Amino acid sequence: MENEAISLITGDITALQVDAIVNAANTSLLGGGGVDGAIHRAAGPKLLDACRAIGGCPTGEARITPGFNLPARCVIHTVGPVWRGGNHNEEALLYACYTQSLKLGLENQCFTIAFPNISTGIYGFPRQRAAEIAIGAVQDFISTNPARIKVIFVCFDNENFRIYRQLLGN
Ligand code: AR6
Repeated sequence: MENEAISLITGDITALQVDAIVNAANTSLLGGGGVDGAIHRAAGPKLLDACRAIGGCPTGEARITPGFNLPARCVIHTVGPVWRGGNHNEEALLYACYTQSLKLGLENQCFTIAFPNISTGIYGFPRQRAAEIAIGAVQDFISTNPARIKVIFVCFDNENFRIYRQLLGN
């Protein structure tokens, strides 16, 4: 499941000891369910304080905080689009989440970055299309960027894992 820069795993993103894990947040950055809830529980209450101080994040953008009690050094919070049928710029916004997260990570010396399957849970983005966009965005970023960056796609459900495995060619 690997080429040089991209790897694929299943499991809980909060357990990873990497430079940064990405959170699929909402525009308030004040926590929620899904992976966002799991990250806040594992990081502890200081994460909420740090997010509150940031004051929100528009869809398709990213913000960074420390990881606090997480094994990861940083959390990159990005806000995926809510799926509203596909004609509301959802694809471009999802692509931007990956690109902006990687850019912000590099600016903060994060070279190993783990992503959940943004927008494919509560926000309802179709999994197959979301995976194509995620992988495309990461490959585009890596191919235009000289830094030696490693991306880990962390799938929490079997269907996403199967889709990513097929797209990544193994
Ligand atoms: N580790 C890795 N992936 C996970 C974990 C985990 N611990 N828990 C869930 N996932 P979702 P969204 C997967 O719903 O669709 C929140 O309330 C999950 O299986 O977390 O972007 C926010 O505050 C799915 O594949 O995020 C927002 O309001 C993926 O993470 C809203 O949900 C994303 O599912 C964001 O919705």
